[in-house]
Amino acid sequence: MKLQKHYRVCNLCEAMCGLEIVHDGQTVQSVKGDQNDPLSKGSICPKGALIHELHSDPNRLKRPLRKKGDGEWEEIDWQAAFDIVGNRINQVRREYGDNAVGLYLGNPTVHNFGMMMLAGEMKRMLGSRNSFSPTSMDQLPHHFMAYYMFGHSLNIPIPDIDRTEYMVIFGANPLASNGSLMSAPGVHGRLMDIRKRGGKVIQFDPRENETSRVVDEHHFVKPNTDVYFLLGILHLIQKENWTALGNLGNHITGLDKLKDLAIEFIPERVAKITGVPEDVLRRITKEYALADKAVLYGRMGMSTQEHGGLCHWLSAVINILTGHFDKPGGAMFTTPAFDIKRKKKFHKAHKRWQSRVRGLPEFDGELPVSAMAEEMLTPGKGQIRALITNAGNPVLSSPNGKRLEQALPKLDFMVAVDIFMNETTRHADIILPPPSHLEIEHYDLIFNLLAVSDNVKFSEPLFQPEKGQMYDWQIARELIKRFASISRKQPSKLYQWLTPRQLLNLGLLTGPYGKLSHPKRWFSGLSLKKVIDSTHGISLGPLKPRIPEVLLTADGKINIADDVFLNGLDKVKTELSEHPYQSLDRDQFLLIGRRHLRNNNSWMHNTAALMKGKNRCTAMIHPDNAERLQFVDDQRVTVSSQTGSIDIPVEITNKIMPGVVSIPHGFGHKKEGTRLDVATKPGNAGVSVNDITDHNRLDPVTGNAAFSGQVVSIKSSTTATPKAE
Ligand SMILES: Nc1nc2c(c(=O)[nH]1)N[C@H]1C(S)=C(S)[C@@H](COP(=O)(O)OP(=O)(O)OC[C@H]3O[C@@H](n4cnc5c(=O)[nH]c(N)nc54)[C@H](O)[C@@H]3O)O[C@H]1N2
Ligand SMILES: Nc1nc2c(c(=O)[nH]1)N[C@H]1C(S)=C(S)[C@@H](COP(=O)(O)OP(=O)(O)OC[C@H]3O[C@@H](n4cnc5c(=O)[nH]c(N)nc54)[C@H](O)[C@@H]3O)O[C@H]1N2
Ligand code: SF4
Ligand SMILES: [Mo]
Repeated sequence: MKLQKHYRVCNLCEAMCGLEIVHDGQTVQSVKGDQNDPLSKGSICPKGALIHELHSDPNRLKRPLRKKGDGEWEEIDWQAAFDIVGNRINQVRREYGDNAVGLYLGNPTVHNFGMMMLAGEMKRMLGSRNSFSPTSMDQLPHHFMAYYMFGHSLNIPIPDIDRTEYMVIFGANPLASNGSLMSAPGVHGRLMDIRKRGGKVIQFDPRENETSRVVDEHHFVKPNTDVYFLLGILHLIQKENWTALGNLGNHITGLDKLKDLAIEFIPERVAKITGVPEDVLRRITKEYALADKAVLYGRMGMSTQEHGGLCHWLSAVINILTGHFDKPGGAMFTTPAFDIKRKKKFHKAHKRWQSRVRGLPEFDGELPVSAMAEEMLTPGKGQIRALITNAGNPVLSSPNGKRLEQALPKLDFMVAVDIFMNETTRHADIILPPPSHLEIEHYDLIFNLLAVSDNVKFSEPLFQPEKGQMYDWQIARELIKRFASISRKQPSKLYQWLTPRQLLNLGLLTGPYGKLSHPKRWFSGLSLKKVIDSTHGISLGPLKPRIPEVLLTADGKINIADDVFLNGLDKVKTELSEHPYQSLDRDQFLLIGRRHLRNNNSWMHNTAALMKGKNRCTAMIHPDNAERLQFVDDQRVTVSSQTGSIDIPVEITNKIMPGVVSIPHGFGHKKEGTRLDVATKPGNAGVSVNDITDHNRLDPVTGNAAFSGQVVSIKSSTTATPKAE
């Protein structure tokens, strides 16, 4: 057959790389970066280049599966599957109330255009307070800061990486992750460009990671102590009077509450806790504060710790005070073509209810994922008895995943919408598999809101799904119809009648660049047709200053010092004089995570070409620690916490801070009960770090899981190493 070219956006991660796919109508010949994509300009990573292998993975599910009484699976037709799910879920709701149904929307949900359109409506029709997602083990502190300071959980300032001259990175590894809450494809080049224009990139991380290769300075910081470092920066800025608010000052309330806030955090004391030398703090604060265009940026490592909420708040406060905010080169807001938060009035989105067992507050309609298992395991009114998962694998991804693994088989009913039978979905009664990433239409509703410039692009499906197979949104629509039949709320006509594509067109037409928003610009304004006709997408320009109209707080101002943060500082102040990390034993370490370029959380380990090379599921420790404990490279060790223990090979490297151990998440694949032929091979399976992470270790301000800085002990293991095949 004749070879053709297809252009689309890769929706595997936040970077939104444009792809150029050569195919013959049935099989893919090659996948390259699309040079004409306005955002990614040809960049691509190994995952995107192998997107067709996901599509052709023989383990990928294509038809609904039902678990029979004997535990074996049988294929059933779609309508029969929907009826079973509708009946069983509604039966639980009738008998035990709406809260007896739990919902977990996993990470790829956010990358799925159709599901993003319909997820809210599904939640509304279910009416359950037990809604969960990886947000509360990831970026919740960013949403929290955005909500309290700027009035909407998606009003997240993005570092203007393409124009800044001084970038300070805390707890991120964009060279492996390709940028997060900073969609920045080709981030390697973007960071190098900062240096080429005479600027500087500084990194604080307990590990020298892939990104460290392209920065000017990398400094080790002790995990979970960034909050002290940031308070040290604030201390110096206030003391030296390096504030430069300018016009921004007219749009801020609560400035007086910041006075003397960081007075105790003198550099000497901060250095003792963080492990960063005092002179480094002093010099970098000065360089950053006085630079013309500078920005502080923090990500996962600064989010998933006990002070994640305070860290992201302080980082925004510091960017604002120094004038590195809402102006080129600083932290800026996007102006997306489809703006799901536009013109929304402020609405309360915190503490409207709490979790039944631990009393943890809701945020944005969700409860902390760390509480999900106990809500299933603890009897009583409101206990979760049925679960819906969509695109997730919380058995491997959530803190103390083992506890969840024990809870799932006890449920009355579970349905999973997923393309694989993995460690979580294997516990379902029904699995509903949507089509592959090459069979769907796509528009990034969320990541265009979080990108380093404004762009639009729409992707048509490349291949047709198997006959009868339903898209994620069609599955959602069928389920919504059934859940609505006993809902106390009326289903929305909009979501019943319009397809995601039609909803998108409406959003684009009425959006900030749309034809209907600018009648005078009818010919130049955006519509879906115009976007589709562009093939490669359309650039809408660099980030633009947006204060004050972007602010969605009740008074339309930046709320710079909400009590929710100020109250959270008490513990930090108490521990300034005596920090628990100062009295650790010889075999005790501070745990941190790790991502690799060729992994994607728990779910791309079934692609053989991505799993090539040496075992990545290792415990990295520093040579000094190894020597003291008499460990040799590749030796198996037992890493334990109060939650459990895992056996894992040690990797000795001076790229990690002494006293710290780094273990990646997403491994621990099981052969039994799953259909993952490649991921479960002995050399690939690894162990799950979330068997030792603690569901009780949370950021008290936001409820986010605190993975970083958990104290674990390491001893040599007595079990033998499994052989790779
Ligand atoms: N290849 C690949 N890309 C991905 C993913 C993937 O699994 N693989 N996952 C995607 C997802 S879901 C996300 S959320 C993003 C995450 O994107 P990033 O945040 O950029 O990626 P991480 O690798 O998690 O980087 C966290 C860094 O924080 C450091 N760290 C740990 N604890 C601390 C601490 O207490 N303080 C400081 N300062 N640093 C600390 C770690 O050493 C690590 O280098 O990546 C996305 N992109
Ligand atoms: N210890 C530790 N734990 C962590 C982290 C860490 O850094 N350290 N990181 C956390 C973070 S940031 C995240 S985001 C979570 C991720 O946690 P999860 O979202 O629970 O897990 P994933 O591994 O992303 O699982 C994604 C699932 O979605 C399926 N899938 C892929 N595409 C689609 C699709 O289009 N439709 C449907 N229906 N299914 C699809 C895949 O088959 C896979 O089963 O892990 C968290 N867990
Ligand atoms: S960086 Fe992300 S979006 Fe780009 S090709 Fe890789 S997986 Fe796809
Ligand atoms: Mo994530």
